[in-house]
Amino acid sequence: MTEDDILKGIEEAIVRGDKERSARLVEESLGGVDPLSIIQGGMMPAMEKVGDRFSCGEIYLPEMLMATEAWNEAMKLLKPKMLEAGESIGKIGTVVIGAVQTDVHEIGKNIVATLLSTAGFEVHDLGIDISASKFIGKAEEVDADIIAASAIMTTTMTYQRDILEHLVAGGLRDKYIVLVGGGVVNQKWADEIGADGYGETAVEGVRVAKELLSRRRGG
Ligand code: B12
Repeated sequence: MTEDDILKGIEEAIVRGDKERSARLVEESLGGVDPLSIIQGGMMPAMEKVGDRFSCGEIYLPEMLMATEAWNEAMKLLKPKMLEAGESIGKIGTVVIGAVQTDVHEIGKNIVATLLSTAGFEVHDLGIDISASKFIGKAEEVDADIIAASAIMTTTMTYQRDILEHLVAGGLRDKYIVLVGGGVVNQKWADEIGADGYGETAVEGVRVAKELLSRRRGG
């Protein structure tokens, strides 16, 4: 089987919500294919497909949940491999991350959190449905450098703005780098709400996080 066949197989298994198959295929491919390529080349296209089918009414919430389960089974195998790869790097900064208030989508946020860890960041993942005050409270508690907020829906992205407004109101705006991302978010939105950075993908988010931190430290 070529790498392409393997990735297509993983994509299909996730679209069908077949968690046994998605886990087995990922396990089999781990020797030869890099974990990030599996995520980007097989798993993310699957979620795109699932989203498209949901949009046009071909599938409903239960199928989206089954695809999520199949995704999670695959991630259970991939995450330790990815973290292993980053273990040798010393701590370069601290990030508080979460999905914004009322948003329960966590798959993308989890990838960003994992990749930040592999890049050497200490990551405090607050989970989903996180209010602005919780983001800021945790950032204060752990003396974070970066607050990273994920929003996947048009109805939840405004809560990213909430974080910035709370920071300004608390006199803390300059203390933290605020990074935003997630399905519907773009650079224009990030500029509009006054975020410091935006990442279209998790990889891009990590690059931007490192760049902003190094700039802040005068590097
Ligand atoms: C899986 C899924 C679910 C699962 C989530 C399970 C979970 N544990 O996460 C479940 C079934 C629970 C769900 C529920 C709902 N969902 Co939903 N869901 C999806 C789906 C199919 C995939 C999302 C996903 O995981 N994508 C894969 C990841 C890897 O991509 P990503 O999240 O964009 O993340 C990448 C980047 O954006 C970036 N990134 C993400 N976060 C961050 C943060 C930072 C700081 C940075 C730098 C980068 C970054 O990095 C990631 C990797 O590169 C999408 C369709 C789609 N195309 O996105 C719909 C989708 C997001 N859902 C949608 C909807 C409408 C809903 C519901 C309202 C449905 C309902 N009727 O109840 C509920 C809402 C629940 C809520 N309150 O949040 C709509 C949103 C429409 C919109 N534009 O607002 C979508 C787009 C489907 C559609 N086409 O209609 N959903």
